[in-house]
Amino acid sequence: MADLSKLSEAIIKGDQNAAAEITKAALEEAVEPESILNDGLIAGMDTIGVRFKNNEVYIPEVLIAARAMKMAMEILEPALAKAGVKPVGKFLIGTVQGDLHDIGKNLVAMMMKGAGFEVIDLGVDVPPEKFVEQAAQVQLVGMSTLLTTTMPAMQKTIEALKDAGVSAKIMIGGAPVTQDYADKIGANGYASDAASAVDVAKSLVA
Ligand code: B1M
Repeated sequence: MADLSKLSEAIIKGDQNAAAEITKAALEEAVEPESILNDGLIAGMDTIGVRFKNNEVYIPEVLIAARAMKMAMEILEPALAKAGVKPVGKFLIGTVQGDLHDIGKNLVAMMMKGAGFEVIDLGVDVPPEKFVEQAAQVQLVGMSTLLTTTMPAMQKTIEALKDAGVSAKIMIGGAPVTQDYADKIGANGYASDAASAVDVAKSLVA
């Protein structure tokens, strides 16, 4: 019988082969895909998120855990779709116009996937109109920036989203960004790191 705690452990260790094998075995044993997702994969990523917030693990560990999660998800996704399992929510993310940094943005996207969100990643240097084009189909829009010079692009994007009547909640993050700045430009949420981004996102779509 597949032991889903072993699947969580494989994610925490970033052991992609073990994660893939246990996922396959669990599906062959007819374990519910939703249970594989929640009790195995997401449980493992949750633990990584808590350890990351507590500075017990660092970016490389999070990246290898996310890679193991991705590998297992490729096997699990068709079964989830067949079972009609809905994502926690749809999340659109991009690095704002003028900014090419994407390491933090990618980390946030990975943690959000790890928490069960469907993620649409627009990449870097994303103009406001591109966010607006996709925002109608999501519950949450996320923006990242690393440059002080591109912080105003967040405000511009929020204005464009509001002008277009987008109802999705908006959250922002990135090294120069603060809660005060988020409040000032009318974002609904701010997070200082990728694990906290998941907590904020869950509270915004709850
Ligand atoms: Co650039 N760079 N860079 N850079 N770069 C910084 C940001 C800088 C602080 C370096 C410095 O001068 N000390 C500085 C900015 C200064 C400022 O604005 N005040 C800087 C500069 C100036 C530049 C250039 C202008 C340099 C030049 O060409 N003269 C240029 C800009 C290009 C452009 O974007 N138009 C540039 C270019 C580059 C590289 C291409 C070489 C490379 C980027 C590679 C890539 O991303 N693919 C690069 C890098 C690597 C850095 C540093 C070294 C590292 C950034 C990083 O990835 N951090 C950085 C200096 C530093 O931080 N030590 C620097 C790790 C990452 C995990 O953290 O992105 O903060 P971070 O993400 C965190 C949180 O912020 C949060 O969660 C993440 C994980 O916990 N978070 C969110 C992020 N997004 C979030 C969104 C959320 C919630 C949380 O909700 C939606």
